Amino acid sequence: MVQGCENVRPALRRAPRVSYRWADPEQILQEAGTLAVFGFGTGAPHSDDPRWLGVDLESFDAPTPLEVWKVDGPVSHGRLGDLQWSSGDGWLFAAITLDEAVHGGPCATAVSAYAQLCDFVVTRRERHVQRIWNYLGDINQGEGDGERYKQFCDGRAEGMGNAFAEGFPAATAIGHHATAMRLQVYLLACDEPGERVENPRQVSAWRYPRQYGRTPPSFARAMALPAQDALAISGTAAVVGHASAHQDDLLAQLDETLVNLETLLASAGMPSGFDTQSPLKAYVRHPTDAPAVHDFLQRRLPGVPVLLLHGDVCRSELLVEIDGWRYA
Ligand code: 3EB
Repeated sequence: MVQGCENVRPALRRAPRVSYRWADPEQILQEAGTLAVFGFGTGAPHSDDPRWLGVDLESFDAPTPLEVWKVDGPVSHGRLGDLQWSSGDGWLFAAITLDEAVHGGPCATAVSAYAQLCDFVVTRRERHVQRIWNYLGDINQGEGDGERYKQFCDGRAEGMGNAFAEGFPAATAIGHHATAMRLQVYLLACDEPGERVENPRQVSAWRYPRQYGRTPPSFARAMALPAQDALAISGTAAVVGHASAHQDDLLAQLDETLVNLETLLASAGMPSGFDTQSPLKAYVRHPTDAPAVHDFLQRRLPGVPVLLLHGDVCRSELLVEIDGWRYA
């Protein structure tokens, strides 16, 4: 039966397609539907296009691919203060890169980054933030509540205010090794809300006990995008309950991480396993571990596109973290 007009809702937005490609960024930026293009490390090319972001993480893969986000239909873009953004087909990419030397440390810089991003997003039709990435330098430097990651968490919570009162987006927070102390935050938002997904094996991050800092990390374990055609998976590591598992054991941490990823898929009602369409990133703390991580993932996730990056997990005992996408 055809319903009355008052019940007709716009079609849910098809998820952006995320892929890794070895190509010239200018060529990709000229293609129809390019929402964002990411390069990795100091060797990445440069572009002034607001859809281009050079991420401060080095890749272990040579040659290093670009990450490309595609939507259906025309894309517009611009800059606003420190922000760069693009939008198309109901999707919004927004990014900010701030120098800590200007803003005064990880907390104040996070306050500014989140305040600017949240102030911008509320002015947009695409105001439902689905997924956020955070990259900051020396993430594990400092002790106890003074650790730079914990200062970042304090500032992030303050900067976002009550923008995510209804629930946090999925997220990643990773430490980089670039010489400039830059905080990079970028996000994907939509004009339709997604659905947050938690991992029953893990305490939700925003309920972590006090030992992990004054301000619990504000993120959901995953986000099912509006049309339920893709799952955006947050940074996932060997955390069971709220505790880090398998200290100093890389392969056991990887095993545990895969169990957490599978549990997230099940929790989202998705079939198990990853495939050639579902790109992942693995953040590896010690460059000497990169070959072992590569071999493990080749063996356990054959054919899955994985970008191997040098990045520090926000808990110093964790050696590896994986995030990415799973398409339905
Ligand atoms: C964890 O499970 C690992 O602070 O945004 C993973 C994903 C982690 C996102 C964040 C932190 C964040 O607690 C750490």
